[in-house]
Amino acid sequence: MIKDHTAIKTEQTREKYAKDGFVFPIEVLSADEVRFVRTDFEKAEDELSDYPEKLALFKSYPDRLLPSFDELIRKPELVKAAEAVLGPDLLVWSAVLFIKEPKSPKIVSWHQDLTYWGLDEAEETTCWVALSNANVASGCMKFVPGSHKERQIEHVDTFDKNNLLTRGQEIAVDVDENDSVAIELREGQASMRHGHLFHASGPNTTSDRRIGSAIRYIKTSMRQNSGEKALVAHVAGEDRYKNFNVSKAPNGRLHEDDFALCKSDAELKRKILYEDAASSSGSRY
Ligand SMILES: O=C(O)CCC(=O)C(=O)O
Repeated sequence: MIKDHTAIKTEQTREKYAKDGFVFPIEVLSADEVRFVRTDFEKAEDELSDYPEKLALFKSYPDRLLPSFDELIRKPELVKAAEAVLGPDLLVWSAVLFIKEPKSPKIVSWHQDLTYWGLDEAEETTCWVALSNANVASGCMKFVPGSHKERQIEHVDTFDKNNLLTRGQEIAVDVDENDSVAIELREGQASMRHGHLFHASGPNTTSDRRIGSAIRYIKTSMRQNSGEKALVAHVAGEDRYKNFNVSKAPNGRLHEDDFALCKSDAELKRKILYEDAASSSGSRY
């Protein structure tokens, strides 16, 4: 009998993900493709350098503002991986960029993703795509295998200026670094992790930027607890629930109408992310 290698791979992904809460590396972009996506993105950053509000929106919504990123979130290698753990009907809730400039002290504290997103279930997975090499020296992520089984645990806000997270949130119990695994990725590779997995990352000590896009895939059945319809992209299967505001492909490169759409979604998300927080002065959505 001929073995169905795709089915075997899907089953292996599912098993490993259920046990550890993550899988890596997933090969997503060739060397040429990653160069194209990074160049396109850095050109857009240059074009927006005199428009700080637009630049901030762009870093939170690259997939709604650049056709090359809209293509990235739909890459079959990513969608197939997400389908293996979430099933066939998928939306993308965010593709936010995490950038650490060369020799940057910026870090990400130990946290779980789903803590402040106001979503009703945990039917989410993040595919983090490396657009530059992510290794220990450049501040790659660290994961604690199996920690997703703890489900949602309490976090405290630090609002530390060197923390890239919205509220500088961190898990309210000590995490033993010795229990963690460094998730080193070559540019063009991705990791995929459960929304309850403990993860963090250190500073960038190298002379290149460390750039990653955290693509949040959710099942179409999810909803915001507030009942509001956050902006999403529909990337696979059917959306029978209509719980979100499904955006069409970007109107073009850095198009004004798309900025307006992102601005209104950023206001909605800011309200959700900072609900009950002592401050809303974090630099990211
Ligand atoms: O890019 C990083 O170092 C951390 C990313 C992260 O925490 C996230 O995707 O939620």
